[in-house]
Amino acid sequence: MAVTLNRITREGEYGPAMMPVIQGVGRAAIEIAYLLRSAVFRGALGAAGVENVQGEQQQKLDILSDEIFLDEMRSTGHVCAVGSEEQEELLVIDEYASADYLVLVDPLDGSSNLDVDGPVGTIFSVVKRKSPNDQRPDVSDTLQSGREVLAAGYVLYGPSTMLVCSVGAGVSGYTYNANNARFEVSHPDMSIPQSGGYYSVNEGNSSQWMHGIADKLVSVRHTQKLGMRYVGAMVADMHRTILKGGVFLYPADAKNTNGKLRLLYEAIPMGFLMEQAGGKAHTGEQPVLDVQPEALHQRVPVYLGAHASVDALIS
Ligand code: P6P
Repeated sequence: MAVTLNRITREGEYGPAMMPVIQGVGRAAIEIAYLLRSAVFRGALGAAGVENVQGEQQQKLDILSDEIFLDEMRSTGHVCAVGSEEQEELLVIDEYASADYLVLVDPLDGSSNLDVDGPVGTIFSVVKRKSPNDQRPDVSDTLQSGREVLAAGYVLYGPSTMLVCSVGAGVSGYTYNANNARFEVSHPDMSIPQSGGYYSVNEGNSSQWMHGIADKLVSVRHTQKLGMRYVGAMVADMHRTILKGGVFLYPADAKNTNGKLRLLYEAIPMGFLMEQAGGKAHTGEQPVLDVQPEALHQRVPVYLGAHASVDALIS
């Protein structure tokens, strides 16, 4: 009998409570995967002609994926609000404004890969509200460090559709089985190799990096015998790093002085997963999960990977 997402209900303290939310993520993933595969025939590729709060050109699929994700979070009945990369403000789900949980999401990470048929993903984390249930949730409910995260994960839309997640009791990967119309466990107990693998970074920015990162990287890739891979979608680069070892990094640079990646819906969920997979997640100044968020779309530098690789870059 195949093991499905229901396995999560037996994982750790928060598995049972997180199950409905993660099942909602699974439903959204199936809908988004279908949308991606049929987009070219529906005129859904390309830019939407508007900029998001990040100052980035929104792709039509960014907007459609965001709508799908919000609808599925609403249908769980357990989510009171969603903070999305694609929405400037926190989206309160009015019908469930008294529910316990908030979800932070990058609904379609790496969407610049879409026009070249490259891998993209969805990244999410779940926190429990701090405000009383009889109050309307607000953005302060989202400003919690990664140590408060109850669940986090990503969906990778590649040759297969994978959902990788953790409720604080290790990391497991589930692959969508179209024959049974469900996710089935394919990568139980994912753990990052502590040697070998790849370094993964946009070296096009290396002339603008600070803190001697370029020189450290030359040394690390030589002494630790790391190959180089960079997909340009955090989900794909992180997935390979957890499976094969090494380090993914997006340092601060002269253009992005606080780094490019967003703390609440990219760095924290990925940092949570990396620590749960036995790796290290750091900003160069502190562990990612110790950062106290101050704004919904705040950015941070990230160094995520095997301890030896991260330590060599941040020391
Ligand atoms: P660059 C995608 O836009 C993203 O947010 C991450 O998925 C990815 O790791 C990074 O930005 C890529 O940025 O500057 O290398 O294109």
